[in-house]
Amino acid sequence: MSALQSASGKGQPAATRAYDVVVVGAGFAGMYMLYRLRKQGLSARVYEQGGDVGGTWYWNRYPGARCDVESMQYSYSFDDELQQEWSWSERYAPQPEILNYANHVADRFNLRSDIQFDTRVDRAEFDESANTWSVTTSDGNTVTAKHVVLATGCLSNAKMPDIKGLGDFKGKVYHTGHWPHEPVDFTGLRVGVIGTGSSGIQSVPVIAEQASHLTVFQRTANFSIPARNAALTDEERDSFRSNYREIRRIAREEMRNGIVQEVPDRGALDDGDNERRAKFEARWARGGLTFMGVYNNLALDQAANDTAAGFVRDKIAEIVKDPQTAKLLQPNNHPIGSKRICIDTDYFAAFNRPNVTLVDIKSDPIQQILPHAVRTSAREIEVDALVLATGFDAMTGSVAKIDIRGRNGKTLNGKWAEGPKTYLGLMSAGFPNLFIITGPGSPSVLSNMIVSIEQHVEWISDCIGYMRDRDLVAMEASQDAEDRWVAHVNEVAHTTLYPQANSWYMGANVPGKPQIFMPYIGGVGLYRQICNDVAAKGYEGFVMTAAEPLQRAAS
Ligand code: N01
Repeated sequence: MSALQSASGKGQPAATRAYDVVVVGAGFAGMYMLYRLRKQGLSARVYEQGGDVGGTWYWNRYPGARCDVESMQYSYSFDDELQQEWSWSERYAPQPEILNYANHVADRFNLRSDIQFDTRVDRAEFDESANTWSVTTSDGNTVTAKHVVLATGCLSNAKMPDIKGLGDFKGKVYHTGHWPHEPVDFTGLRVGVIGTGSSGIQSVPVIAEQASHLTVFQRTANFSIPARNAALTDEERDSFRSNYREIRRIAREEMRNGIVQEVPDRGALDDGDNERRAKFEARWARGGLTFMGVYNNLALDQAANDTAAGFVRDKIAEIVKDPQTAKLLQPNNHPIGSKRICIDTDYFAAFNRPNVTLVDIKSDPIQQILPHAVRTSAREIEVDALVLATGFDAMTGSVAKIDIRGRNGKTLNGKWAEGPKTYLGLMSAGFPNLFIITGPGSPSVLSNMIVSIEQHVEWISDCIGYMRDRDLVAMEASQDAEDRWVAHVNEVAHTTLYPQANSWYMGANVPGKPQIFMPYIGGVGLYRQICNDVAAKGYEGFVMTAAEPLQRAAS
């Protein structure tokens, strides 16, 4: 009996169900994976710990949450009717609209029938004799699958800060990455926001409008560029829609980060001061992530980077009226762009409001949370509610929560204890038939995530199809290919300024986490080419196992 028949058989105890593929997560990656697998006639079960689809956009509902990639580009390209019919309202859609889009996709392709919500995958164990995975979920059931795909997301494991007394706080505590579904109203409240990464920077101006007083606790100042968000016009939407085929091709093949923009042909020091300033001004006025694309060496050359960093520091000083506050808000300990650059709407201007105070917790650290206040070494600040914008255990955090056991019972957590090791970010040696979407070792978080998700999903589904067509029962990364890829990822990262920052890209935001640069910085175009070449050469660097004759006859 094939896995497909077995999975659809009625009346079987759930514990014996067998699928071709188990997918973990129903965010943008898991949804598209399911769509593709179904098209191939494969049986698939998706487990999602949230109550509905959307992944990161299901959880990150904090005030001001928006995408930092323009919505016309941060959207699926796999179905032309879908991209023609969906109408984004703004340049950077707000979270509810992105979540509506995820729901629309789930409805349009009838995805929910194969997704089990409110269910975590707790354990996945490879059975070497059967070449299948045994997957145990939080509802106590176990199923088997020929393949497991981890579509667990890179920024999905909210990190609670380890601050003394947090549990004693009497007011409400919110984490931006795990925001409640019911409306939160800060009107008339004294609110404290801890953390000034993208989530803090997006939420501060919105909370400031509601709160009677907002105190922002900043440990590290961050570079932020104005979003210049605005309603999209029909002409703008139509211009994308009528050119989508070419826009998507350029994003996939020609752009380093999967976002269509002009490709700079000059370095920052090739221009004189006035010309350079004029170019930075133009990008600042345009807003958005493409600020870093004005020159081709901002991520590579410290002196070039200093020119952009200096420009943004000057802008902060222009916007923020109190010189002392402005100085504190000017980042000075990392190159611009080496931490994920933030995109904001009126973040720095929020500090001109009489009801907003900045507390520099580098010089005046938080010592304890009291029932009604935050105590720093110098003072006690009364607050009624706390917002923790303290980020995520990124890229590996959600994978680490699953007890994954590969060959010889070895755990993935054990293998990754010194840092994640993968071949192409797609598989890890010793863990056959286990795929990772946008995992460490792939461009992932350095790119327009949807471009990278679509590439991985298509590569994985082609690979599973290749195995099926040839009666191959197992596939895994060879140790040698993995070692070479890990070395390459590391080597490329160290040609850039990125490793200089204590960023979540490096795992530096989680105490005790090994510090290695996790994503592949070679660019999505080059990376896609490498993955395609590997596939064209019969999945070079992967070891394939053919079915035993008996197994072949039974399948
Ligand atoms: O998290 P972060 P985030 N005490 O890790 C501080 C994506 N995203 O949720 O830098 C005090 O960047 C920490 O301080 P420090 C995007 O890729 C995208 O904001 O460690 N402070 C830092 O200021 C982004 O990069 C959008 O010194 C503590 C902050 O908390 C990624 O998600 C929107 C602390 C954490 O910043 C993560 O962003 C939102 C402690 N114990 C997020 N622990 C879009 O626009 C941490 N901090 C699409």
